[in-house]
Amino acid sequence: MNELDSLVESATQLFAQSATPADLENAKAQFLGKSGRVTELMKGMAQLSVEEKKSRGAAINVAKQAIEAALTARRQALADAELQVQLKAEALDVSLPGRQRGQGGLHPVSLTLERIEGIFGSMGFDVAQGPEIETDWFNFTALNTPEDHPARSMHDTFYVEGGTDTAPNLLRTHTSPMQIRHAVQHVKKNRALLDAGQPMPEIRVIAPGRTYRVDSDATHSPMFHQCEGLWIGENVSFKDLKVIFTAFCRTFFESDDLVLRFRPSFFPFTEPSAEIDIQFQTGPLAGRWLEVAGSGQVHPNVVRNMGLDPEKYIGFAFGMGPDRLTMLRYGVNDLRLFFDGDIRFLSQFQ
Ligand code: 2NL
Repeated sequence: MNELDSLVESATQLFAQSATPADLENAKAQFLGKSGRVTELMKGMAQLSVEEKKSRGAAINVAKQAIEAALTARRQALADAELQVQLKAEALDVSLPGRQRGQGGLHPVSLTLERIEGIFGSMGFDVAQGPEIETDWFNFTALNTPEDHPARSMHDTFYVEGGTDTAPNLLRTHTSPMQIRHAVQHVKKNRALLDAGQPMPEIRVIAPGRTYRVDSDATHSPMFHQCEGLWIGENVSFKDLKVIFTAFCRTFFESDDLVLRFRPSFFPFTEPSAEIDIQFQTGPLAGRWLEVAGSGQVHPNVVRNMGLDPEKYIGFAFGMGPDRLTMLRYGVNDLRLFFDGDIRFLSQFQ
């Protein structure tokens, strides 16, 4: 084997022994670098004649190309090996089961609102809708609440920009304004009948939704839910309120072992007024009186503000807190759990 062939062989061997790209580059420098062995051979041609340079130069070039080919082959082999290691490390097990997208569900308070709507719907009540930002008139004035009533103060009510001094905009403090709006629409729709002295179809509506008050502790949230009900006609009495509300409570709590108590109270928008308490005769809550709603016969001033003659039209209204009803139904002891958005709590209701 001549000198050049053995040079190629030793280069190929050294490349083969290089385990990393860095080792390989060092090995390359020993042959092809500035003072590598191939370069030294080139320099050694200086003293040769023109003829000798031609044949010697060609032979060295053949050897150089062979070394470069060996280098390229080894580089590729190392890169392939590295790729194989990386592929193995990042391999996906496509036989694993996929991550499931959890199925959503309704919030417990929404379940309660749906329940309330279903029960009153079956007793002929419409469901009113209306804005959460209200005017002073619909939220307070129409409901016979006097100018100096504490509920109207900044301490108790969230006022928002955009209103005027005489009609400030506020976050509704109860859902009654929806019922006033509904009643006004109802009266407008039946104007012709009323003007002709004909009887108007009764107003029977519930108003569920979000309400806002400046209040925040374990049992009060600044945003809470309310559901009010209103029944107005020519011959609607307190007896009807008792029948309707008793039926509602027994259906809602799925218990006939349940008694109601109407306790005298006061609201500006009803006269007379009563708190409604319930008492379970069996089960974990048996024996305690639980306050579930406020109620009363709609005040004549409020009937007038609906556009009706209080001498002819009469009825009752009630208001309850779906948040509290949800707590009672499911045995939840902290109102804030409903608004924290903790999936571990909420998923229990699905
Ligand atoms: C309570 C008290 C109540 C009403 C709400 C009402 C609505 C109209 C006219 C008259 Cl449009 N009254 N609503 C009446 C009595 C009580 O709620 O403590 N709610 C949780």
